[in-house]
Amino acid sequence: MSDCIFCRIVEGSIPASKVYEDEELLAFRDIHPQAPLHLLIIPKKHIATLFDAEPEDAALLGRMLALAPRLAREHGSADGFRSIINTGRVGGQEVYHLHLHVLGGEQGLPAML
Ligand code: IU
Repeated sequence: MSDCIFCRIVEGSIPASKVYEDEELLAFRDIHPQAPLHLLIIPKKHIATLFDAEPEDAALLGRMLALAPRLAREHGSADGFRSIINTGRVGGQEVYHLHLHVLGGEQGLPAML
């Protein structure tokens, strides 16, 4: 059994509130939502951080990004959303399995940058 928590969610040994799944990707609700809509899109393949993505992962990364607007629309954030990938210590990454945060909701988000 993997000691990566997101790999365990992929395996099904830890439950998650899944909103999308295909052969390569999984998306589920963040357990500590920072916005009315807060989803995580992950590759099923274990890639620890964006630093660890290889050139051959480019299509997979593209699929993660392309899924974000679709899920935002489907989950009540058709007017926009924010997507974030935290990378490594400086980026504040807590879970070392690559994930794309999708944050949104009807009310809008506070400005960030
Ligand atoms: P970060 O980008 O690594 O900092 O974010 C990790 C996110 O994973 C964070 O928002 C957590 O609330 C979320 N999360 C989760 O949804 N389910 C879990 O079992 C664990 C963390 I551990």
